[in-house]
Amino acid sequence: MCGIVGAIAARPVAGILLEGLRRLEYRGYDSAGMAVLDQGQISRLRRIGKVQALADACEQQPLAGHLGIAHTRWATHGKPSEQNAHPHMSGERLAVVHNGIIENFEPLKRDLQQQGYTFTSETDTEVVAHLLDQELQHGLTLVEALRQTMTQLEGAFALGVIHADLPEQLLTARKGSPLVIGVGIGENFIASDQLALLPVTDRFMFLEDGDIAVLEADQIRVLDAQGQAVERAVTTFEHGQASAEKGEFRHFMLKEIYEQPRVMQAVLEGRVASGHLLEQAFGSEASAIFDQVKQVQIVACGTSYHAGMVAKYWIEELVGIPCMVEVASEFRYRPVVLPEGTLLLTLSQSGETADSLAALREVKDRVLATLAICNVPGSSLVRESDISLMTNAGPEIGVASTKAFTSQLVALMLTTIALGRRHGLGRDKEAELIAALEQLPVLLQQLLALDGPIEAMSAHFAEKHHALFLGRNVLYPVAMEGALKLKEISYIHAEAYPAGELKHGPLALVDKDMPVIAVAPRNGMLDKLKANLQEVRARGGELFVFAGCEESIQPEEGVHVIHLPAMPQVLDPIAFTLPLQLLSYHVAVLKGTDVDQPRNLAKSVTVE
Ligand code: HGA
Repeated sequence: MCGIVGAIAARPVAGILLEGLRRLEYRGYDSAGMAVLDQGQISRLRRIGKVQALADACEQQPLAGHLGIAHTRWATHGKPSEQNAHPHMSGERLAVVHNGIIENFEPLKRDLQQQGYTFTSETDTEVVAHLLDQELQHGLTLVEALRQTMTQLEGAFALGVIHADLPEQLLTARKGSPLVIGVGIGENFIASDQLALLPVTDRFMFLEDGDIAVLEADQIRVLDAQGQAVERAVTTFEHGQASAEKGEFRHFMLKEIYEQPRVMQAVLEGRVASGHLLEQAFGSEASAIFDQVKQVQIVACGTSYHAGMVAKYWIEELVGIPCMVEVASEFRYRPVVLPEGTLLLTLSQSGETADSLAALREVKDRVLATLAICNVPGSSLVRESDISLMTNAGPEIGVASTKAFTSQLVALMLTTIALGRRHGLGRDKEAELIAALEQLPVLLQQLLALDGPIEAMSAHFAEKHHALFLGRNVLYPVAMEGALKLKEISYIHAEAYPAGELKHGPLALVDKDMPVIAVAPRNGMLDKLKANLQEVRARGGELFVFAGCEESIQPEEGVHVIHLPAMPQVLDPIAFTLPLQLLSYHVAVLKGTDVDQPRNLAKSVTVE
């Protein structure tokens, strides 16, 4: 997704802006631009393609000036082109950069056109520039105009604004999209994330939703959503927090497990607003594609395959259309039947997984459209798919995937909602699902508090050679993911079964040396699952149960229970994953394996 950088300083800012944009390149983008105020005039440069193309243009036509805004764009409204690249201007004296989606831009645009505003781009963003100008014409100050404009905007946005008459001010505002203020000495900055500004400051101020900030070189004023002056705390960036460093954590895997509350926020940011999905976040062609989808074919490998299996339960239950899931290495080599109206959905952390890419290339001409859910913008899978949704989980270093999986699940629920809208999923249900997703950061934080009891539980596994994971319904793929984690990093042989299958074979394996791990949320399958667990106890098997409900399952001899906090049922697959990640992690640490780089495995499987 795109990025914003802005600066007000005593020194020229163009170099700072370019460096900031380079540091945001990892987010993916299709064009870049900047506007700098120099001697009372705003000069703007925009280029399609890489930030380097913009830097080259700056060499040819240097932009001096102490106030500027810059942007990398990932198109949601209007194709990638120089005309559509940001900043957007109203007249010659006002420039705006925008991250996000203005959902009601069409009626706003019609009104503005009727009042004589000419649009030079296809973007939703340009309405913001003209609305600001309109308010200025009504005699408001720029801050008042920004406040007034925000009341008219629906959707999610982060904005940077400059005006030629205000050479001392950089304005910014956010609602639902990320934006941070960098606090310098005699200079101040804005950016979509802290990494963009680390060359110029390590002190940051985070804005709340609905805030407006006025940055001058030596002061920052913040107004909250009600227009009241407020103080927002300034925090110092700890370099240990940088994604590519372990910081206080012993392993990347543990750090990445602990990052999940924040990642849940990142995957939702800019994708939901006021209880509904902003489906343009999938790309400008997404709505037209979703309208025509009759079934979904998911193709993925490893952990991503398990995420796909969860999505099958969601799509068939909440959308009511068929959803098939298959591992890419099988799918690519067989004559698959793809009925008319099939959306091919590929899932991959890296976007370079060879089998998934080959599967995509094999069938892309035979499906309605292709959607990639991926953590790496600009990866092959994303480039070669019609539409995409980034999981925004940040770099994942541990080979065993953790935060990439849970963020894929959130992205898949957003996909389910987009499809569900066309198949009778009402607005109330959509609002309920989104309200549930918004609880994830807090819920996962609570789940991390179970780390101690889970570490204690892990001691039971260190001497074992096998383990059986059980789940039912949408928790069956979670059990599979739990088993995969355990085998990947602790080298304990682990299998997962839908609990109802136990009596059809695997029960023969159960004895005191075969620990059985069960995920038992409070859902309609709980009583059936409990009956299956009795089958295990009756054969002397030791049970380790992650239970969603205090009353339902109690510890007793041979039955170890960890209770999870209450949560909306739709979150079960995401929430129950985290304790299983911690269990595998602690077992592996006890066994002394190489947790982050388990033997024989690679992070990004770019070979067949
Ligand atoms: N909707 C705007 C900004 C897009 C964006 O935030 N991309 O990540 C546009 O299409 O230009």
